[in-house]
Amino acid sequence: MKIYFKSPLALFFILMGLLPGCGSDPDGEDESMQDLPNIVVIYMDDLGYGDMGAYGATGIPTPNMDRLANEGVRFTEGYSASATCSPSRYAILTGLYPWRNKNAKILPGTAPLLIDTATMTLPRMLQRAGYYTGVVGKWHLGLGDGKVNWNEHIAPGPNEVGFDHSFIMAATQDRVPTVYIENGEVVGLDPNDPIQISYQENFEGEPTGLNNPEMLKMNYSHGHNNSIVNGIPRIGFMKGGEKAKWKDEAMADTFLEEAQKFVRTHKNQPFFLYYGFQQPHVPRTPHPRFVGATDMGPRGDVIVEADAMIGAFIKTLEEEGLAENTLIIFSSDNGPVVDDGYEDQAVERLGDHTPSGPLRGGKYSLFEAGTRVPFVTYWPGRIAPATSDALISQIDLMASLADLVDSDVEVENDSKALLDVLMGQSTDGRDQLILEARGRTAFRKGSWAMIPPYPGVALNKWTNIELGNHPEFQLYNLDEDLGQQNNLAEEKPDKLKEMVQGFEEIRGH
Ligand code: NG6
Ligand code: CA
Repeated sequence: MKIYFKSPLALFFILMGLLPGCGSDPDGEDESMQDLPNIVVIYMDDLGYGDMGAYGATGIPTPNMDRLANEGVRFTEGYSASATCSPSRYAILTGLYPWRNKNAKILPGTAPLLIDTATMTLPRMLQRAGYYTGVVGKWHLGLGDGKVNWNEHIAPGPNEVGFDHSFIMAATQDRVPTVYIENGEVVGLDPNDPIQISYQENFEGEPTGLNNPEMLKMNYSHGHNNSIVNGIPRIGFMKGGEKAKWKDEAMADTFLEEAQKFVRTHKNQPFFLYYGFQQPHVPRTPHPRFVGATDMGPRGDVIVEADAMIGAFIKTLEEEGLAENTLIIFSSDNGPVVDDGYEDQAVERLGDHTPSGPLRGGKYSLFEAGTRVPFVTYWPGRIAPATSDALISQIDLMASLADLVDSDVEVENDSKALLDVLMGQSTDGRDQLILEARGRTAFRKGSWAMIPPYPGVALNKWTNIELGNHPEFQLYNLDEDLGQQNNLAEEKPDKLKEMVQGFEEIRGH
């Protein structure tokens, strides 16, 4: 591991922290130590703007997420960079708009690493400031060169783009390989039962969801009819690796234990942890102790499960005496979807719960619910409780956190330095933002949203989500029309022109 110290003083204090009995600071007066707080990003998968109590949900108890929101800054205009996962994750870790990279789209489990290993990333910037950096949970940014042998060391991956430690699932819970990978090695792999993966064709004699419905404990509704793992049909084909396969119902506990272990092991040094949850992405597989936690079936229950994991994680920070020196950033990679390909009662039992809150659209959509997500910063003693309507994107974490740690790295990308906004000391956020959804882009500026014309269906019938496609320009004033019902493009030609110009200046059309 390489550590770069920004000053001899920082090195001195870090070494003090490593010595028994030294470095403890009961009075909290030691400004130099406080210069380098721990940083944790809790990143949900498909959690919608309306899916947690602090953002208006009443049917899903989320006391721990709500505590972060209510005791920290709760952003009402916080955005992911994309309405799908891999592009958002690419953006949060690189500070780059995902549409700048043509490969930044939903990746199969065999995709090569999406981030160029020469790129200055958020974790690498923090490494250089003296942080020990780790990722636990969902990765979905590709691994290796596209021709990975899963039975050998898998690289490049997180450890080559700035993470000192990694314990990940390669892609998504519904995609093979369904194994954990720790620092480039499949966990629990039996060399006599090697793993083979294909996204093209099945391995001879292996059951699939399509051919062997009798083996399924959860049916697919669309897609998801390839290899069966733990009675759940997945995307992609996998053979071998029996002992290494994860238990879906234990995944939340496994990631929590790894996150806790990371904190306990590295508590004497400033650490950065990117904790990628798998909930409430499909397949939704709550541990039995959370089954029935809501009236909504697995989709509600896994949100409660995730909430409990967040509570346990915060408790660990508190028990280790780290809470007051740890900045937590909580958000989601994209908006919500109810039926994303499995028959899991999510539609039937939704009741009056609205995963997207007051917003239109959802995951995959250029409407607001695709990318406007829960976004919270929490730092006891340093961040005062507030609600902020500043426009802010996850892309901005890189430049903002560079300021927080006084990095000497020049952040030259799409990231805006908005540390005061993250800290709740200013609401002077971004001026504008490009939104992305499945290769299409739209524009947010001031209180306005502009969606250029796109071909394609307006409503995806499988997910029942309005995608934002329309043959004409769309223009909405979100101050008056948060639900995007009233297209003002014809009524306000000057505003439309201004928005299109602003969009093209950045997007380069
Ligand atoms: C889609 C999958 C969906 C989900 C998504 C990625 C089908 C029919 N749908 O292709 O279930 O896996 O990809 O989600 O296969 S994301 O949050 O990781 O972007
Ligand atoms: Ca996602």
